[in-house]
Amino acid sequence: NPQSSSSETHVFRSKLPDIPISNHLPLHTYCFQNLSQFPDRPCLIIGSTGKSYSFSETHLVSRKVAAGLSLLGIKKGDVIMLLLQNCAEFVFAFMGASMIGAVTTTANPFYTPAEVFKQFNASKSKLIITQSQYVDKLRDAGDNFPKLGEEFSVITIDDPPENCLHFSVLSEANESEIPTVSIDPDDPVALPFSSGTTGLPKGVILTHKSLITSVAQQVDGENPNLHLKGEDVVLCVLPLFHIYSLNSVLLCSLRAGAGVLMMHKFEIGALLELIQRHRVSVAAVVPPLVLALAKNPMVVTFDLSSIRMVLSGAAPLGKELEEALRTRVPQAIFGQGYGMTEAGPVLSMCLAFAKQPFPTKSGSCGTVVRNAELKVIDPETGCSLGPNHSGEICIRGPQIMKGYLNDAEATATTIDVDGWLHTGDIGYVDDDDEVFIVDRVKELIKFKGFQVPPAELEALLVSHPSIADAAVVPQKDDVAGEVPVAFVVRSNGLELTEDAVKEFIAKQVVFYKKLHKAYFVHAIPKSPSGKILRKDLRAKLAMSAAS
Ligand code: 4UU
Repeated sequence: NPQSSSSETHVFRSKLPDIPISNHLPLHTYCFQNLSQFPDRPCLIIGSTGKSYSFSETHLVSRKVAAGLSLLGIKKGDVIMLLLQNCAEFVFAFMGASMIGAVTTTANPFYTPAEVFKQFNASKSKLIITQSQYVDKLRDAGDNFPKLGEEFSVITIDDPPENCLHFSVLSEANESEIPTVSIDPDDPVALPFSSGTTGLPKGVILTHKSLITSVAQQVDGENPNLHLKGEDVVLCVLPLFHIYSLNSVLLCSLRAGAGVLMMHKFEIGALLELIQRHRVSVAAVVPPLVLALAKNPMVVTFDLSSIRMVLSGAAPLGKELEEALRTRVPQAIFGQGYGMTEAGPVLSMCLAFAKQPFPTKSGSCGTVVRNAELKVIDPETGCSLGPNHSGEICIRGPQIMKGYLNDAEATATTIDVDGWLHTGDIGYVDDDDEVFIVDRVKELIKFKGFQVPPAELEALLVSHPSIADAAVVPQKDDVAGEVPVAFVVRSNGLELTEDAVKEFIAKQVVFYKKLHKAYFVHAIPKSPSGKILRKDLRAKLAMSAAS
């Protein structure tokens, strides 16, 4: 258990004063609280069709979906699963579920049947909303999977295949039939999955209070840290099933009254065309997208002058890349946000995005959000460190998760008795209160910002009859940031090839969890307590890359 160092804790705070936060409200009430000021403004703009929904339409359809979910038997505390690319129905379903006190778990539609099944089971979802093209995954998930249409409902946003319902059963319900539910600020509303600092993916319980607090820390107050304006068009190309886009793009825009331009997938030509056509003003991106915008020759043929703000997050961003993008969109303010699903998710945000901005430095991940405390501790001793000293970053505040679903042990190792959430990230805070991340001590691998939990791949590897032991660690990669590579101990002879190992994993996981290399070794280095010495393996990789 991470120990807290009691007496002289050095706490870092925002430069912005704390503000009152309406986190006693249910999330949907808070997000739509300012609706009457801008009912007719475009709220959701669908990139592929140009169709748009105003704020009042978005609110109304969400309420209909709330009534529809309730008619299908979904009750307060029940979990629904969204297996969707970015689309308006995602928003209606998420907000609609909130309105009846239900909880949304979001999964990647590219997941394999087994990956979907694990999350479906762990979250005890009662219903899945998806696209017809993904329904076969639910049928292929094996005999354990409940029977579609009988034991649980599947709803598709397009033509429903056999035993599925169409989304109109929700969106055409009568909004006056929403049941009255009383929602407590500590009730869960979102259940994203994350592997955290160690182990397999776990449900992260985010409550109404956590998400409202996080959104308010970004966009509320006289001087909001992330200043979104009513006339802004915010790019939503990052997947809404990940907390970054769900919170900092969707929920923040709803609250602030900014329009959200939705793209169901990333394609550079379409992206540039949509930025130009809809005059996108705020772009939330990840480093690989920065790379595309900085390096793709098509970029110069489009008018990107509408972009006033570029927010990058979810993975480290190199300074060269940042500079390269600055020359492409010189008028834009560029900065980073630092988030972690368990942290609600935002820990720090660039203060150059504030209404009254502060000067910031390149490479920084911003300053800790307001109404929160951040500390940096020595990973060995747990003692808190002052400015300019690197250590594990910890965060405390009402925005952090309530805990992991059905996993008190993982919760206790992540949030200590004093309420500090330990991130597993190594960084420091400089004299100007800016956070810099320098390393990661947790197992997690990030491929283009996507989570790759090594424990998941290791469990699959050792299930292979010819593999006695295995360890998976990150290897640096110019395009993806990191890629997973495996060290494998063969159990018999030398027959098993590297390709066979890669193939064995590839067919069981979503694309970004595929192994890029497998090295055969005689033993996996372990500590006396049996923990894989990942540092040693990472060092081994770094050495072989250098030679
Ligand atoms: C270096 O990645 C996220 C959430 C990101 C986010 C959310 C809202 C960014 C900006 C924003 O406004 O969550 P997870 O849980 O998928 O991954 C968390 C981990 C962190 O612990 C850290 O290791 O992803 C890494 N990470 C970053 N690393 C996240 N942001 C950064 C960053 N620089 N800016």
